[in-house]
Amino acid sequence: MDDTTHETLDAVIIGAGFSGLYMLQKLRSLGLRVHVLEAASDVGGTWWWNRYPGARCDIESFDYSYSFDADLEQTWEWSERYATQPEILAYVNHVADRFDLRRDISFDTRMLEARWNDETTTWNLTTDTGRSIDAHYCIMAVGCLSQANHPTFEGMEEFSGRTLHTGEWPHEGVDVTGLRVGVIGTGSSAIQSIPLLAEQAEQLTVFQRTPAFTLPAMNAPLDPETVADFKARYREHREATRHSNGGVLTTLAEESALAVEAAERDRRFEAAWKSGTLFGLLSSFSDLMIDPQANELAAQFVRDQIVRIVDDPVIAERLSPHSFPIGTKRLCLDTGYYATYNRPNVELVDLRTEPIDRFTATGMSVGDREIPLDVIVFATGFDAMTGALLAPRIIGRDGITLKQKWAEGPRTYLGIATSGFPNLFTITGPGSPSVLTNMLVSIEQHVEWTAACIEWLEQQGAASIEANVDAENGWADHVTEVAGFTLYPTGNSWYLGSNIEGKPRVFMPYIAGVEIFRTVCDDVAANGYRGFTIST
Ligand code: N01
Repeated sequence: MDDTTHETLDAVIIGAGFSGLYMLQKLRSLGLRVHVLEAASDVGGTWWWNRYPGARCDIESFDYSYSFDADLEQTWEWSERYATQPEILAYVNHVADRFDLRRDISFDTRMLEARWNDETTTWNLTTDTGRSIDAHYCIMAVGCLSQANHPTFEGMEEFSGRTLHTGEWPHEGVDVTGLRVGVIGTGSSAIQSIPLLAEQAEQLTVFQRTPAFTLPAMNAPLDPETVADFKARYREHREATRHSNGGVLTTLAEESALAVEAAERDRRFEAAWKSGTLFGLLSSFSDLMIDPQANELAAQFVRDQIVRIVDDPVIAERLSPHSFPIGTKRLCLDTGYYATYNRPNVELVDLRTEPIDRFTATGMSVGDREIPLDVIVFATGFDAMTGALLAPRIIGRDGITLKQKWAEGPRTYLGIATSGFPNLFTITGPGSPSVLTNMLVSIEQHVEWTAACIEWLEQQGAASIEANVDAENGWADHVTEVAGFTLYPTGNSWYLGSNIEGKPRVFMPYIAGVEIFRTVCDDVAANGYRGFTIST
């Protein structure tokens, strides 16, 4: 598309990550005129932006990939159990080439505003490149963890060194050899990058506000026999994951952690620890995410491992989480994280006892001392699930913005639609399982449901589809209610918006899992899109 023209399309998709690319492929196959707007310079979404050292997936490669094309999964060769960011980006590029997707994508183009026109039943979108596009459908495929969280500290502008955010890592890479590096944060991004930064930097100082629970990834190269064996049963495996709870094959044990002997409990925890999977530990008993006492047993098991790995008992205790049930803040998978604190060039600062006072020209002032730094890495995460949806101005029916509508927290029907915003679809939006599952399985489910819905609307000659307020309220209450049966809402997590100052506290993901959610969505569709109003 030409930057100066006004264009009319059937559908516009925002984002060229995993969800946007598949959405493009699906809508194209329906014969629609569809175009993608992408702020980055190429495909990949989160994997285009997050290039910090050590960035890799913590869902296994075979599962963290598209399932919609049987040939694609046979053709592509993963080299490691857990793929690195460059390998995942190479895969996304391969998919874009294979399906010739780039010809319908505008890169370096950020959508600034989308305004609903009730008369024409179209969305008018404007971009930072001066484009104006009218489209019947607008699909937000902007990702759940794509709006970086940039906390501010006094004196930041005085710091003469370099500041970086893990989620906006420079593409040319950063050489920290011989430099004094500070990392703020100890979530997944920090836990992956700290071991590698420590190997390169002269001195690494980690500024920890809340210690995280992390398990060893047990990553390893994939051998040809494993790959051949997996590929032989790939279809069957995909079908099973589509109907699983978390989008990966993990079985939740039937017994309570409180109902077995200590030796048996330890044996299971140990096996889960050695399995190197994200979901294994918390699935090893039925009640770890429900019963605080059971949960504490798993938490203590991990704390015991920290004491075992970290030489200095003071540092081990500093690294040991006590302030939230294990799993209520997202678990991490790491390679050598705890052992990194045995290195002589690594220091862990506990911000609870030595808070950051301010940045200075040459480093950071914490507690009553100054720490000299050349580079400060913000591993401070994201304004999750709603940040990227609320970044552009989305103006629905009656001039109400999405920001206004969600002032008290996001409200959606099935995570995909919100009343007052007809023909707007939010892939893996708040109220869908998304971040509690293998994202790829959830993305495919939401994309396929949306494509089928749009196909049906086109067949009906419908002008618009809009979630009903009642259905939306019922869904929002249901999402909150089921989360309330678990310990999840008790952790101060980004699932709840707790990491962003002033953000309403709403438990955003739907906890019941992929299979239940799929059944609900399919049932809604089978009943003439129950809970939606279709206008002709
Ligand atoms: O972000 P986070 P992330 N002062 O929010 C701290 C996915 N992901 O980028 O806990 C001091 O987890 C904050 O402290 P606290 C994955 O879903 C996946 O690491 O709020 N500290 C926390 O320690 C993950 O969960 C992969 O007290 C401040 C850290 O910064 C999600 O992305 C890899 C602070 C932020 O941790 C986000 O992970 C990477 C402040 N003002 C990410 N503000 C894989 O697939 C924040 N913090 C492997």
